[in-house]
Amino acid sequence: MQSNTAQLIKLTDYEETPYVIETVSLVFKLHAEATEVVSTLSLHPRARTPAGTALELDGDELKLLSIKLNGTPLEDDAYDAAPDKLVVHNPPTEPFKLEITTQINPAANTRLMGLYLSDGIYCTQCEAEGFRRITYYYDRPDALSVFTTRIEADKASNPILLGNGNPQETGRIDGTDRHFAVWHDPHPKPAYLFALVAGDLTCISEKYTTASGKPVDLNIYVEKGNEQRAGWSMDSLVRSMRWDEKTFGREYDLDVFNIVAVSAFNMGAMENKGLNIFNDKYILANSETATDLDYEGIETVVAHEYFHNWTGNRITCREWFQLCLKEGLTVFRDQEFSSDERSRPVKRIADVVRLKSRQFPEDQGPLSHPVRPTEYKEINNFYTATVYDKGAELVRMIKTILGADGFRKGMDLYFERHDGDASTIEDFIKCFEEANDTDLSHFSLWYHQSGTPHLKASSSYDEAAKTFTLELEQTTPATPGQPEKEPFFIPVRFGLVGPNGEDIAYSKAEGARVDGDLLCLTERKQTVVFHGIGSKPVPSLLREFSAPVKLEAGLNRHEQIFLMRHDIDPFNRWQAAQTLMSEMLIEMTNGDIPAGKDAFISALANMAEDENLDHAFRGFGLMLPSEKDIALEIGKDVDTDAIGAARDAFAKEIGASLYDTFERIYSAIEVSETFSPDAASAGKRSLKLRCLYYMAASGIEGSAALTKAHFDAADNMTDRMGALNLLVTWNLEGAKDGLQAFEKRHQGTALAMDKWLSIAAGAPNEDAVSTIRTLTEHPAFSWDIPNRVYSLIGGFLGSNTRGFHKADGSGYDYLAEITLHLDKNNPQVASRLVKSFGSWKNMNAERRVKAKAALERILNADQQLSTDVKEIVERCLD
Ligand code: 0A1
Ligand code: ZN
Repeated sequence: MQSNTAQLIKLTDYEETPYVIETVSLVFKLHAEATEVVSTLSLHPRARTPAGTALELDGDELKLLSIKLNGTPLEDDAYDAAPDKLVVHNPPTEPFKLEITTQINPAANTRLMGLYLSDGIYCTQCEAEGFRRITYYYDRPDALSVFTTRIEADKASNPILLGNGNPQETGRIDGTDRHFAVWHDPHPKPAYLFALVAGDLTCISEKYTTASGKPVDLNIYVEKGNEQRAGWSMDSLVRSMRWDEKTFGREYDLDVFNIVAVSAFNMGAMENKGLNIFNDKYILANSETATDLDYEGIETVVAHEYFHNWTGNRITCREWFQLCLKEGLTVFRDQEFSSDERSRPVKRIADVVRLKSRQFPEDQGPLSHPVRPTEYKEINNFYTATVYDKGAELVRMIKTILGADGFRKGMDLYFERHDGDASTIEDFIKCFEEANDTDLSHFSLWYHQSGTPHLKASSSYDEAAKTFTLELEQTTPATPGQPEKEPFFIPVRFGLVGPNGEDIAYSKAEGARVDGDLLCLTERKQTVVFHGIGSKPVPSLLREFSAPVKLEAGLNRHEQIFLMRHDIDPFNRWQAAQTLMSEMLIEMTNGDIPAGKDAFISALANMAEDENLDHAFRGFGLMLPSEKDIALEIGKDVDTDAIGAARDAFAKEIGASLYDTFERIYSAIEVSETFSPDAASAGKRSLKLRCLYYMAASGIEGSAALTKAHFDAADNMTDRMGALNLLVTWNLEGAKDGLQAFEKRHQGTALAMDKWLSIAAGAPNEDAVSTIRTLTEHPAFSWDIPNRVYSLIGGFLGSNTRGFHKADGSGYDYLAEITLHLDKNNPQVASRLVKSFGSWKNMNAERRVKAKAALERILNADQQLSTDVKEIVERCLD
């Protein structure tokens, strides 16, 4: 074993840079294996910098070719250069120029950070610390500078040369087959927003005029042949730009906005100034290759990256601890955009499902951390559901507390005051406080205290006094580094639902700050008394999921079913159904027969058939909590086989009892013949597939044939993939044929084959690991392309709960093996996958022993572990 002693970075150690880089001029001489980068920096020391302070710039695997100060080569003893650092001793006390020439190898860059080649296209990824793999620099978000980039490359193989900002000159390089392009970005920015692209690409274009009349050229670049699949992305971009003008008063600020889709990309996409680079999964779509979920994902990610232009780029982060400042806020903005473009309640449910399935597990395990962490070893490990999704919930709570107008006032002040800054969460909060003349100091605890609070409610009704009393108690379990917790400020949207299903108005409320339908909790335990309540209500708490907490509503089954049928808040109708399913599934896992099951199943049928609800909502209403959700809810000594068996049995029972209902709904829904990805059509497809899910589960004669017929008749990817998934999940006749037919139809289309890989990986199977191993040999799979790995391995870890947590430890052993394999080439991908160990402590003893041994095997392996993987494994074992 070799040791890797990564430094712990602490928020309290933050200091400004001693020198300021005013401008950066970069020249890239692109060659696959030996690209030369000439960087000319204009620098000056800060007023408080003592003379003689060394200039220390970041590097990562760099080779220095030359260094000049004010045009003269530096003497050997005037600097020290290592692959990860450049130190210039005794720089001038006056402004000076430093010219640094480095050589890098894009073809050998398997980490996909810095400058690399994706399918013959040169592209960059610099967030968080990739720029230091290009040249020596202050690679930190508070070092803002004005960038000019000249790109030189072979013209035939790289006809397109793109950089940040606005295009300047282009031309041929005399006497060669090469050409160049110069780009200038007038907006000072940190290095993580730098980007360049060079390759043989084609684009679709559109002209956009901003609200104030400024013309902007929009281009989406893709590999040749894919241009017909970029239309939805362009449509999403234009709608995002309009929405940001209308909703936040934010306009675009350059002459061009370019997007490039590449196939090798670690994450979803990147908001580089004026030149967003995307994982092609979030750009390319047509009905043949993309599902409704893909279309929705594209709309969201295109909007997200575009919105970063203001929340992230114009106002960036002071250091990486402030990541949620740009990410939580931008996720909130993209969620609001989708809510406005689609159905708000359905979008809210989808976002909460995501939060509960990704962030709640993170917050309840060894990887729990605050939305604004205070220390890290590897920043790449902090692009988490907590920073992004819980971060968005915190912004949403600010809006809930202040109201829409107060929220907008705070945002306006934030944009006005901090444009051009590298800011902090404290700056952000202060804008809402000042714009609304309010104090958010207690609320701010949400940024610093990790863990998911539990909110326990109980209530009583006094008929004589006409009062309804609500007792609310909050507790937050200990999380790593935070054994004791303070009570949070929790905004609880609520209603008191009367016997006729309408909310009862109260005359007075005592015991907490209550304003209309919003109750704000500030203490560990609070008793709220509502007066003037004429009949016993059922409390509907946490409407719209007004705070990211785990609610124990204190309602009996009868009351939950009542809310499921009558609550005026659609979110809580859905939540009531989920709570009931979850409770019943846990009882079934324990071998019990749940009380009230039949009444629940009949309420489920009514919800599914309710024509007043939109199709997508009805589809969500029918959704069973996943095996992972149930495991999390059980929380300790989990036996994943028992959960899987209970869930299968419940689906089968619901399917058998409501077969006729599902068949009726299924046959009645007509989807227009020409495919459209709009929300209404997608909702119809999703409800049909959800009905088919239960019918397929029922085992009733004819259901397998119906599922196969759905697959055979499918004229779009949503239906084809949905039906295939059911054939495989329920192991129905036709599954094998379906898999073959899908493969034959889509071989050669990587993004479509990713779906095939993920279906196969998620299928319950006695020997899941062998199946996955075999699939890694399939031509559609590659260890080098993150999308392939996320589909196959991620599909196994994320959806095949029984396979991954198999009691013999084979799933854990396999994850250890592939973590070590992937870590050699791409630590970020390895680290993302190894996070699946985050739930190991919740498992039963038999599984825990195996998981721990696998984690220890990673740590003790005879290879140098990346900081990324090592940090996650150590935190898991802690
Ligand atoms: N800022 C991007 C996320 C992102 C982060 C790191 C990356 O490379 C390792 C790439 C993208 C976003 O929020 O969309
Ligand atoms: Zn983002």
